[in-house]
Amino acid sequence: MSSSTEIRDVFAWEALDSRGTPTVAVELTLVGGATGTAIVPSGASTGTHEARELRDGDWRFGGRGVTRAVRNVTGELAAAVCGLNAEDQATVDKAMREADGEPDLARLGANAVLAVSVATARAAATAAREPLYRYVAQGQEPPLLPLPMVNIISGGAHADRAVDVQDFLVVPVGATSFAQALLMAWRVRAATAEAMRQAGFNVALVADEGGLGPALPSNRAALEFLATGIERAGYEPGTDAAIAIDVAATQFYDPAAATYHLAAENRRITAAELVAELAGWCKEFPIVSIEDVLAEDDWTGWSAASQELAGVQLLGDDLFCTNVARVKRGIDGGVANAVLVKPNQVGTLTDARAVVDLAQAAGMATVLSARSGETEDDWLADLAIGWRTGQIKVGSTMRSERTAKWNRLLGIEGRLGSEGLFAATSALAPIRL
Ligand code: 2PG
Ligand code: MG
Repeated sequence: MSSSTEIRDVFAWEALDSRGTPTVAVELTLVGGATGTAIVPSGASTGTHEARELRDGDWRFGGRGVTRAVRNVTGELAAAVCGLNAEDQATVDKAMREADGEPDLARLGANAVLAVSVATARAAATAAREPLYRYVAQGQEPPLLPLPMVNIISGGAHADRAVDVQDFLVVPVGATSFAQALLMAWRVRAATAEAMRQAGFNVALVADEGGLGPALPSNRAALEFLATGIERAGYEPGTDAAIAIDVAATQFYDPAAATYHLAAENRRITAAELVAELAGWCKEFPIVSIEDVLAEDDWTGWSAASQELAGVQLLGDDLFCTNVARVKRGIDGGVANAVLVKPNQVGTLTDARAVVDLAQAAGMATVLSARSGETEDDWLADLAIGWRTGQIKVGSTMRSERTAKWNRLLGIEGRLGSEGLFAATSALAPIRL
């Protein structure tokens, strides 16, 4: 007799993400009738070492259709996972990896695999009559509400390269709850928008993640507007609200010339010069976290940057690509002190969780992150709490694909009451105990 948590059926369809680009949606049904759905996100500033999405490459949706990935879900992946116990996530994920056969999941598509992986956890949680965040915590730890870093100004691939640095974010370091952190971010965004409007910039249009994205004269101008926004919102810079940036340097690295090309400022600089510039910004602005300071494979430059910028959280996104081997290399080489975790960079929940565990065991901070192409699905919020990542990055305080995650976190925090712990600044690296 089959168990009620065995996977019985996997259905998939082509849905659209927040950029209007096709993505994979899955509904998975267990023998006992419990179901789990999942829609997966997609990045724009993707790293070379990410797992591979499968796209159709034909006339539909400018080649971005995912009908082949959808067919792989209902075909080969369904064949691999039907009959397996959904409560055994590791076995389900392993079966999909074996069915694909490629380390980067390029054959069946990481978009197809991740959708099944998340839907499996959802269905198992439903069968266990538990919310997803409790189910993925496996009963071991009390739920931890993450400290958010919230996008206020966008550049790079998310705002038509208005400035070169991709994200200017606020970190509400003085908040004592998640709800308060979000309110603080809202106020900083409003005050920053007002300052920009007064300076004659267009703030009516928002970037891919809901941030402000006017064509500013320089990266420094963006920092100045954000610092002004923090002060005008009535916050003490660095004490109440601090700044994080995602340089996303891979995006403007020119390998042929081995330089970083700040196109918006018409400058070409070396890795050392870029790091020196970042160090200067850290002296002038209340910056607590810098992501992707240098290009994804510049381990030597990253190593030097880790010395130069030792006082702040140095967060590896393209550098680590949610990949255990790359995070191990970072740990061994003392490169970076925090890991950005994006489940779709690796393709399965089991592998993403392994990265969180490895990083935390080595004393690194972890930031769970959405992608610039997101959906209304909110599973990321539950993972942040259940996996106790301590920090989360979802985008700005507007656009429904962003607020879906914030709203889920707000609801869980409200329901948990005093049982829910807020990570606050203890989540930031370098960890100050
Ligand atoms: C990043 C993410 C999210 P994308 O670089 O950190 O902001 O962007 O999903 O485009 O890779
Ligand atoms: Mg990034």
